[in-house]
Amino acid sequence: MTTISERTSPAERFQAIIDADEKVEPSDWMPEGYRKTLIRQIAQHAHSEVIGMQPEGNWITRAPTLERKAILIAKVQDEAGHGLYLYSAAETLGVTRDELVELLHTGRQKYSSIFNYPTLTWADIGAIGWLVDGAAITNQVMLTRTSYGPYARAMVRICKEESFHQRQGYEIMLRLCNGTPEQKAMAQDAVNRWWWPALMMFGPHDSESTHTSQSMEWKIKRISNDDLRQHFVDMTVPQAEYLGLTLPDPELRWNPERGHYDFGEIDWDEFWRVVNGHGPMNRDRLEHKIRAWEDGEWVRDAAAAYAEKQQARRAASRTGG
Ligand code: FAQ
Repeated sequence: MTTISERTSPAERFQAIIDADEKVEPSDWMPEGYRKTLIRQIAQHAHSEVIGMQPEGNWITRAPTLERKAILIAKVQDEAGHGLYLYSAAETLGVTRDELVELLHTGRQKYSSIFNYPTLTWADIGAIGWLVDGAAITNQVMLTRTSYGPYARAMVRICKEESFHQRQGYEIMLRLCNGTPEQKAMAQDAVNRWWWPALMMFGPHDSESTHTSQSMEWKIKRISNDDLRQHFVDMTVPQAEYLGLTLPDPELRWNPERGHYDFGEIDWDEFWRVVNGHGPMNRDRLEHKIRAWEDGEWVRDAAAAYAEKQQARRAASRTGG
């Protein structure tokens, strides 16, 4: 019996790793398309985490209590950390973080459509945690089993944190729903605005998805966009019922034959408008991101100069100089 490492052709070795459900590592040969797909997806994911700090960051100064403020700061910081793990995972594929940031800033790489909607009330912070982090975990648990090792390992830690985020969002909603009629109405209004954008996070229908079939063959994606979306709907409807909130979809109903909830059609014109840069907040989000990058230049320069100095000191102490 031959083992994977004894096979001669790099392409065969790659396929054998995929077939055996093992992980492809940075030093392994991989098809150029596999590498490019991963860079695209991981970078889009990293950019989403970083841009995703803005809608919630908007409420840090206005959180209703000190405790809520501390929790929100920690959550937003977690998203920055996720961005960092993901940029590091992408760098193992031979691209630099600076290159990826440049691609984002010049609009040549995307980030998730969901972060182009405004956060109008405190209830939006609950709705984001519950629905947006809920949708993110649904997608990302699958990615802990993705075929590329560094991406899969980054996702394990990210998922643990996202699941805490989801619970804190649900808890905000629960408090609002058990509060005054005005608070409950605020929670309902937030769900009315975030439900459809959350469903859009899973991407176009499988039949319209450019990358799904190849990505599933390579086991980058393990479950299709539509199947993940269905899973999210099935999981979330009972949670909404427990909160006493209505989901804004008149076609939403349990289908006993399918064993799933049926739901209405997403407004795909809106989805593509937002993906292509014309959502309510696209311009603000990118401008803010670029400004923060430019304002932070001196910090990056100082950190790089410090690292260089430390390295020189270590080298000097090794040579006794
Ligand atoms: N928004 O062929 P597919 C988070 C693009 S993290 C914008 O189906 P694919 C945490 C897609 O890129 C949220 N663009 O693509 C958090 C492609 O365009 P391209 C981000 C979208 O890659 C919570 C085209 O449409 N999560 O929320 C979207 O196979 C709270 C055709 O689509 C990830 O990135 C969209 N929604 O499947 C942070 C997870 N959907 O590149 C802060 C990793 C599709 O050819 C606060 N990514 N497009 O020009 C994935 O799993 C996949 O990339 C999908 C899309 C499922 C998003």
